[in-house]
Amino acid sequence: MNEDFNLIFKFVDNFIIIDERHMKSTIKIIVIGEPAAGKTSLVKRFITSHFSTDYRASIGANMFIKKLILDSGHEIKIQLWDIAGQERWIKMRHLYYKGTQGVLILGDLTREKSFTQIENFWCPDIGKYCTEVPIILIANKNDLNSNISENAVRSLGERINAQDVLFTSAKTGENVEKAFKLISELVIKNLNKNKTNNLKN
Ligand SMILES: Nc1nc2c(ncn2[C@@H]2O[C@H](COP(=O)(O)OP(=O)(O)OP(=O)(O)O)[C@@H](O)[C@H]2O)c(=O)[nH]1
Ligand SMILES: [Mg+2]
Repeated sequence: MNEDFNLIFKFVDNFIIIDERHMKSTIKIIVIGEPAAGKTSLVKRFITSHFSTDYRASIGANMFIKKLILDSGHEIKIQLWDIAGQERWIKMRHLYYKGTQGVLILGDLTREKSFTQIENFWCPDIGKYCTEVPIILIANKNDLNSNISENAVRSLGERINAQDVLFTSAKTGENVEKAFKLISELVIKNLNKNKTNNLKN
């Protein structure tokens, strides 16, 4: 297993045991989007460098912590919440949103509906529970053929105020590390901006 694989704990559903000592310098990123868009695969690729073709719908949420050195030199821990997309989790999903500092929102390039749902459901859903946090729009499964144009994805990114749009593949690893690093950089920038604003007031 990868040396910097830094899984401290994993939980399913509401059963959470948090070791506070590990949480101090941690930023919270959530990964959301339609069922089977590839959220778990993207996170798994990032954490373990592996990919599996099996689809096992996530239950509730999975949480991972990983150490990361950003291009800016910051060494941080990211707390990654891979949140189940299936409708049956709709009532409890917002529990996992609490304290979110950055969002990766996934569409599946082989299913147009997974992108329309981002605008119709996922963005309004996080808007209800998260204050303004950086969002990156992820167009996943870029290794497969797609009828969805790059322009359509980018214009969705503008409409939802995403700070960036990345085309990824959990299968090949394309842009996966970049996505997690970029959202972390944006979170740190946002935190620094808020700190400066608070000092001014
Ligand atoms: N070719 C290809 N297949 C992918 C990619 N990402 C995910 N998949 C496949 O898509 C299916 C669903 O992936 P998951 O990662 O389980 O999807 P999910 O978004 O976590 O789904 P839920 O847990 O139900 O919300 C699996 O069969 C994966 O192998 C990708 O980048 N390329
Ligand atoms: Mg999943």
